[in-house]
Amino acid sequence: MSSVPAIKLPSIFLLLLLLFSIHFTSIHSWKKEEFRPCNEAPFCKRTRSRKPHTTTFTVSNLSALDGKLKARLHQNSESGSQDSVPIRPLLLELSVYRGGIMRLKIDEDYNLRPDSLKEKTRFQVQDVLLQDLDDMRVWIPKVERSKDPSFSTFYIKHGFEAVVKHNPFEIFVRTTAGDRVLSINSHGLFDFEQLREKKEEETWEERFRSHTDTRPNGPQSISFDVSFYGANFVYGIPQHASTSLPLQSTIGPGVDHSEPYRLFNLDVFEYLHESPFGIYGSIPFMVAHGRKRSSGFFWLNAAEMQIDVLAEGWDGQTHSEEHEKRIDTVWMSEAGIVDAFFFVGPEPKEVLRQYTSVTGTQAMPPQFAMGYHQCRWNYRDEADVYGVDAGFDDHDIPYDVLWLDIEHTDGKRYFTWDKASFPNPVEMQNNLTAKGRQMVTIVDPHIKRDESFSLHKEFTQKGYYTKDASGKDFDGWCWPGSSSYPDMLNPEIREWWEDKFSLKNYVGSTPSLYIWNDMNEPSVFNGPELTMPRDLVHYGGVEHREMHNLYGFYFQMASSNGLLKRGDGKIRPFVLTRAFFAGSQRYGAMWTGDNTADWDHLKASVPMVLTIGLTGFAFSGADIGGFFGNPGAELLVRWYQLGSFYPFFRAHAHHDSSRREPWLFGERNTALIREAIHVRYSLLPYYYTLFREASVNGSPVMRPLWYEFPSDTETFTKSESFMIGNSILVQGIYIQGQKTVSVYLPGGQSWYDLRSGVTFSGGMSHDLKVSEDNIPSFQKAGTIIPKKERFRRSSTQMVDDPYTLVIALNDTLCAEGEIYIDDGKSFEYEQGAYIHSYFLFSNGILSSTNIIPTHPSKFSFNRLIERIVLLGIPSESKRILIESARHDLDMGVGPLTLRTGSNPVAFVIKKPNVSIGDDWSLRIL
Ligand code: NBV
Repeated sequence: MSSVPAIKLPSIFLLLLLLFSIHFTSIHSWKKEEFRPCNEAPFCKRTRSRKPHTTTFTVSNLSALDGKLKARLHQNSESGSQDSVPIRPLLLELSVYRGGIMRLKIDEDYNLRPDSLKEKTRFQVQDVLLQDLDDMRVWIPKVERSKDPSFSTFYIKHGFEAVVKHNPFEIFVRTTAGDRVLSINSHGLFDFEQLREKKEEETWEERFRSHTDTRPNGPQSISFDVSFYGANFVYGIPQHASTSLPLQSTIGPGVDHSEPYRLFNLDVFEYLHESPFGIYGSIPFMVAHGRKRSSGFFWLNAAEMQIDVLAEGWDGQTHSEEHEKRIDTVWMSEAGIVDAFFFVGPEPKEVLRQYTSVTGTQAMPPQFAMGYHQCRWNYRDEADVYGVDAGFDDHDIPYDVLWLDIEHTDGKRYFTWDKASFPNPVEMQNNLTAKGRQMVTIVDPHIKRDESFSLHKEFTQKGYYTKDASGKDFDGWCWPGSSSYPDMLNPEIREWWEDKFSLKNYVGSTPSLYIWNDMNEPSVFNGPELTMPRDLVHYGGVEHREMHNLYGFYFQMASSNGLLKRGDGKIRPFVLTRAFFAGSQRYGAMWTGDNTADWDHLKASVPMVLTIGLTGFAFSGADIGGFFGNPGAELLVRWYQLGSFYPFFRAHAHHDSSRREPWLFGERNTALIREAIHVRYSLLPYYYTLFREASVNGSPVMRPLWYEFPSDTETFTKSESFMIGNSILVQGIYIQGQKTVSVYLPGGQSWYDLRSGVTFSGGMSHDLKVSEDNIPSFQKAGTIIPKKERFRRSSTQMVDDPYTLVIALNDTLCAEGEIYIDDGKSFEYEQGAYIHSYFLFSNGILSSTNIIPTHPSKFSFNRLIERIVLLGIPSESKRILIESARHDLDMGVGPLTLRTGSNPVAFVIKKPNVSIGDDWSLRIL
């Protein structure tokens, strides 16, 4: 008997523990029921249940007008399901842009609408496409009719053909050799709900949980199928959390109950690391890739979108042969119009160039923003700020930016300071600036409804808030309590908001203060799915449902333009955003929001950042360490080792988590974190060059392997390793205590370990021992990487430091690389004030040539190269000669170089006495 309590006690304890953990997870984990799944969204449910070719259309009145192809789209009278409302003829417009781009627009013909409906136009996204896009348009003089009467073909000189099939309506793009690339409506799933009068017995209201959407304009959804030919996989359409880079099939044979990929900007508390539900941002752009080609499809539409990837065999066909490879997708949106772009590739780089020539490229960030950022919710007060800042110096760790979260404000009134904690903000910022460092403060879109808050008073008086369905200022719940939200769709309001960032208006700010936009989905704690009700009304009578995914885009745009104005248009802004849309890349950086301090989130961060990069947004990263929870030291170190390669490199933490500045985990871990941060700082010249590339042609900084090795099928599914530019491959470590890792090194050339210089063959996997010191990373043979190897307090203090060139020779003892340098802060580079040099090592000669001749008057920059590291010199090379082609250099001739003792595979040439930015050549071998 006496043993009973002894047995019972631990089991009660276990039970309590279990109850506690259930309670804990139910409070703190993702709440599925808060978000509307497809089968509760009538437009999505309806589209998913439609059979192909139920409603068919015929194209008529096709002609070339204003250099575009215009036509009408008629629903075939015998088609359509019993309950569907017949569709009035639609207007179709096809245009072509230089460099492999086709655009298709389909909208209602407003002349055919009943008078009662003439006023409400469907929302057409503005401000996302580049303003001068029309300059790229190719004039279509006439429509060429094919012999087949059901086809109208027009031929474009720019490398592809667009074919419009009359009946049933289908459009495809093919190569001039006749291979299909992309098509729309090949499976007859096109549907277009037009605005119509409400029938008496009808109710248009929709309910979700306790919320009612009045839907005053009724159903207005659009859907269609898009096929990608020659594609093994599709990628893109962020933002979703996943550990897989390729998108997964969401419906069809073998798929068990999956949601479509949802694009709907939401503040999702504790998002899962694996889910097709939409999170903070949306980019409706998909990239397809196969061995022979890449292509892309972009639907410019800002309403809720759902996208199905159909599993092979969904239509009873299999595509086993390489040439038959095809991926079918279905796109559905709750509102808007069809304004879609087809990008014909064929190289991945071409697809990105095409997409970013339409939506813009990554804004060139200021140099400091590529350094390391230290953030926490919250650094409590000035003493805390000074303490953290000094901690970096005490531990010899460079960093560039210190961040202040919402608690720095006076009661969550943005643009203000909590006077007790931050009495001297200007002095505080100036003290950071003295060490070459900057500060970022948070500005969210919810405005505290407080009569004594001047910003709220102004908003109210001017009528600048978003309105509810009854025309009153919408009143929602967010951090400050009762809040209202600026109507960011209105250009006048944006302009007015921009002025709030001036040094005069933002009291306590200095020119070294930059901005963080959070909660701009927008997040509304008491709104449906934690966001704005869809029936709110914006500028021009636009319903919130029509523009929802654009709200964050406009908010960041206004902040970025505000900083631009503050610096008289001369200083590059830096604004980090959580919500985003296509085109947001023009306004700053993004991060992947509130991740969790666990290994799965570390792993998911790679495909998430890669996906964002593939959709034009090169400047992105995930919170290092994980926002929620407490990472153990090993996870934190691994996260720094991986995160130091993210384009945006910031550590951040929730206020409930323990402090985790880099020096709080013991000496050994501090050293490892320092080393990871040093890796990033040493590579800053390379990163800067890559950001320049992104800002010119849209290539991401962090790239999938297949982006660099498009015909290597092995790379297509790699989600755990990635390339930085074309030269560095990185493999993350995502398992605690991992001892070995298999790393696939693509291509026909070899790779050099980034630290030891040891060579590995390409085109195969290697089983490598995992070290705690670093994660596997390699330089591709045939490349030259510019670096800086002296560590300072911040990147701005490294400007005058000399450079190192690391030359990784290939089998033919050749290598090439580039460096781009400008002043790191202004727009003078647009006037030619920069250096862009090309390095070539060939036939034993290393040369540096300016790609575009420099303008010494515009940008004079002369910094020495202090070291040249040569990897892959054949061991029989006994002598290394160095001769300079520059007469003014007295290099002498002779064996100036020694093998370095510590690294038997690298030759180091010290003080070669040549400068970055000059044209020179050195005979080395
Ligand atoms: O402003 C507080 C946090 C911020 O630290 C985080 O980075 C954002 O993603 N913010 C979300 C609101 C609270 C989240 C629980």
